[in-house]
Amino acid sequence: MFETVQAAPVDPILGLTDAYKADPDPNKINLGVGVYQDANGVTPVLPSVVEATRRVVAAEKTKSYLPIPGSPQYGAAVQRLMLGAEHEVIASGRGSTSHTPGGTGALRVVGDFLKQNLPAAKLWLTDPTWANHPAIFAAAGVATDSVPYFDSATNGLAFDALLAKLRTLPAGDAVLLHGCCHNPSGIDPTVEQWQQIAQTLAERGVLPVLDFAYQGFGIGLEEDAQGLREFCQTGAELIICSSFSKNFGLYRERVGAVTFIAADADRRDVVQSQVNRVIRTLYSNPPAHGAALVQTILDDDALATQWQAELAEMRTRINGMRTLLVKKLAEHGVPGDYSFIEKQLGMFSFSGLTKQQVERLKQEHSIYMVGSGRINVAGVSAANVDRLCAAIAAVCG
Ligand code: PLP
Ligand code: TYF
Repeated sequence: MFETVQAAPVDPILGLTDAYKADPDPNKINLGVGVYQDANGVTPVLPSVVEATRRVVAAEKTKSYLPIPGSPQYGAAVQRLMLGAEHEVIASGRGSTSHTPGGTGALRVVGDFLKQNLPAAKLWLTDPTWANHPAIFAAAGVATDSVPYFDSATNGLAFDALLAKLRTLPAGDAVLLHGCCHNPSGIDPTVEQWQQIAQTLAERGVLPVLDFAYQGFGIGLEEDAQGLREFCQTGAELIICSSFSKNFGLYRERVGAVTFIAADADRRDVVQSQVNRVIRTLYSNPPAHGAALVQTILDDDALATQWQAELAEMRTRINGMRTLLVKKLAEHGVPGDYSFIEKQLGMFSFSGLTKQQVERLKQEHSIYMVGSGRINVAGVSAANVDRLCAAIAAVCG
């Protein structure tokens, strides 16, 4: 049977990790996959997560199934973190949150939901976007297309072109935007620009879908949610996909959520009945452990405060590496103005390096980054920055 099966192409991001691991060079540098690393190149288990694990294991009484949308307490904690405890969406009960296996699981639930319930809707993605976005929605059978987003001439947001395109979208379509820390560009709209985007989509009857995978990695937990909250005006409908892989360091536990915000609480129940149907055929109900950790942390004031400090430490380290990188690129004589690296938000930087330069960095210097020139800034450290910048100078010369 299997002799007719063709090998799948190597995943452009995950394939890099395999190539990096196989490289015998002791000075190799991994700037590929979007996983946080500390100054020693370690992806740590956060101390708040260690404490939450202890509590969850001690309190656990059963391994019986969770409800299809997961624990309601987890859903409530997720909504408070995204929206703020006093938000109208929470008071009116028109938002409904399901615990999903990671942000990827949330996106796939959205894909199947759109295909089954809004089959005419096309989903518009930013150009560029996370490489897995088009693949996830193609797997669900959802048609996708793209809107302008990144302007390589200014290393900034192509805001006018984006807004002009959004103004042409037909009612009933959907747009997938990154709530903060856009992957791969690191460029987010300002609050004023978010307001205009939200208003434009509302006027046109286009459904906003927000992918929110990096809350707290940009400026702060509250600041990073500001754009998303612009879409949550009274009565407005939207979908939010959350991931807690990065901000809780829970990558392999697969903790995410999908939140459908409907016009009112009655609509919410109808929509959730369809979300439940989607989940039932995808994975039936979610894996409990990781969400229990997030819920335990968010529901305990002291643990939540500790976690916020640990998150701030990750964010501060990345921002420090942005500053160091800009300084060292200049010191090593790399031509051009790289100050834009300091303005980008989140884990990634779109370096502007060409495909050829990225390839030479890999072949000649054992430095690994995505072909688009995307750098995981968390992979930079005081120990490797000089070697990195000398190599970039060599391939840019
Ligand atoms: N969305 C974006 C933009 C991402 O960068 C990622 C992970 O890198 C995800 C979603 C999904 O994250 P996970 O499924 O690991 O929670
Ligand atoms: O680096 C990125 O953009 C992501 C990271 O199961 C990632 O692709 C890696 C594995 C995974 C989900 C996300």
